Amino acid sequence: MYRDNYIKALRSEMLEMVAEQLTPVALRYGYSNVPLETTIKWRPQVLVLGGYSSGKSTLINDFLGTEIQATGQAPTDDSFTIITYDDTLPEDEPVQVTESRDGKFLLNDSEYPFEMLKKHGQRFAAHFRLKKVNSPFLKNLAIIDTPGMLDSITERDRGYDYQEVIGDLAQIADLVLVLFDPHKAGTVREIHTSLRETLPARTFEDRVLFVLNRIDECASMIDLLRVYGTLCWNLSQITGRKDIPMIHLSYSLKDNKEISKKKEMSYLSHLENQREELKKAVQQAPRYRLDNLAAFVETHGERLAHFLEALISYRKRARKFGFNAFLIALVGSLILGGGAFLLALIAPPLAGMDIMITSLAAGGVSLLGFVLWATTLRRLFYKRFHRKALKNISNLTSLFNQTRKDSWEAVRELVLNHLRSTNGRFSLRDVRRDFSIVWQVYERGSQEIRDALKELEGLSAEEEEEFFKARLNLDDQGNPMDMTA
Ligand SMILES: Nc1nc2c(ncn2[C@@H]2O[C@H](COP(=O)(O)OP(=O)(O)OP(=O)(O)O)[C@@H](O)[C@H]2O)c(=O)[nH]1
Ligand SMILES: [Mg+2]
Repeated sequence: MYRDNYIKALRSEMLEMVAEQLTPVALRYGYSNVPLETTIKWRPQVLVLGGYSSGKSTLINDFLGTEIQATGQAPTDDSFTIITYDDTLPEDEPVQVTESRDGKFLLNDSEYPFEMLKKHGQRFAAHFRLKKVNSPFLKNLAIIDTPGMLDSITERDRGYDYQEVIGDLAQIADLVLVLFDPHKAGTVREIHTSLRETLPARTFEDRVLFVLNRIDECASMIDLLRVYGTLCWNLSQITGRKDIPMIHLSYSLKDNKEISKKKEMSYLSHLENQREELKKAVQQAPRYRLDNLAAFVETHGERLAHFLEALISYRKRARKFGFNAFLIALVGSLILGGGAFLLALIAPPLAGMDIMITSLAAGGVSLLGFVLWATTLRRLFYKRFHRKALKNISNLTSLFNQTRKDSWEAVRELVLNHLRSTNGRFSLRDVRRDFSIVWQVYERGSQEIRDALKELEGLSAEEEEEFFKARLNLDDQGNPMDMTA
């Protein structure tokens, strides 16, 4: 319980930091149209993906402790279902669906993080729903059941882009389970592509669990090994990597009698059903959420900082350009004045004029030259400078490693748009102030959370309780201490 509370406290601290420090900057410069925390403020989420009939809904029902999702051999369910907790019923009530909401509601309610899925249109909205269930399993997380992936030809008939939808959902999910079954161990490409394209590379490995499900259906150990091999081969082909991700082996315990009979007789007795392990991993979703929050702060902090850095670099260059141009104009108009003076001294109609008048006239010419510069030429020169800067926009930053290149790729267009819309005229002081806010969050915010996570990992069970009490300011009985006393 303390652990849950501590993790919750850390989470809200991080959210506050994003909402109060990163979001105002992100909104001010059009980095995002909605507050950054929109997608991360809701509960931790676990996304379940896989081919049709791979056993997604059965697995979810196993976790929840009753039949909440429809299951069946043919493609059964063509909807995305968010399954979340309802604590309004007394604890001893049987597990059941207590409330259902349709897609339209879900996509328009800002309490939920799904507003960004609106872009997928009416057809998608009709296949999106929420169920509230009083299962204790859902106390700290929500599960998303998805329609099974079909072959790519049939995918086109859905009326919305399935791959993009799962990509968007994967982005907000803290843990993604990808299920395969022995009959279709070859259909991994589409899912993997969506995940690869949307998840930040550094969190991919931590966030995705591969599961070979329904292994009780393999005819023999050899059959299972063959299927396992096929899956590994396919995964390595797609990931382009030699190291194969861990694949969890699992089967449903629903039909206990039949399976235990089967198990006694077959290869299953040599294998551990990793169902429980999966269940434990899923219940770790709140912890994964902290990792994701840290990664979220790092990614957006890095990008925003890079964006502002480019603006600062532009302003500095503009200032330098302005200063140099001013010097040139000053020298130019002095030379012009000097030239006029000399001309007045030697040119026949003017020669012999009073030296005082000549000087005044030359001064006037010089001043005129400067005014001409200030009113028209300066603007022309500045326009040229601006155009050149936009054309070679990447000169505003140094791309010394891949991370810098990636973050620049993400903000380049934004820098261009900002410079275009403001014509390069904005206050350097304001941008510097915003930069230091963002930089602080980037440097310290995510570090704090990573340190807290490391500390958590190193604790034994006994140490944990003391640790949480101290962190949560609780006394020995677990009651909040009065901090003002
Ligand atoms: N033998 C066996 N059958 C399973 C297992 N898991 C699920 N099934 C059966 O496989 C069929 C499909 O399971 P579902 O849970 O509906 O699969 P799904 O992935 O949700 O399918 P769609 O929603 O249609 O994509 C059902 O008839 C289940 O009873 C398992 O581990 N072993
Ligand atoms: Mg299903």
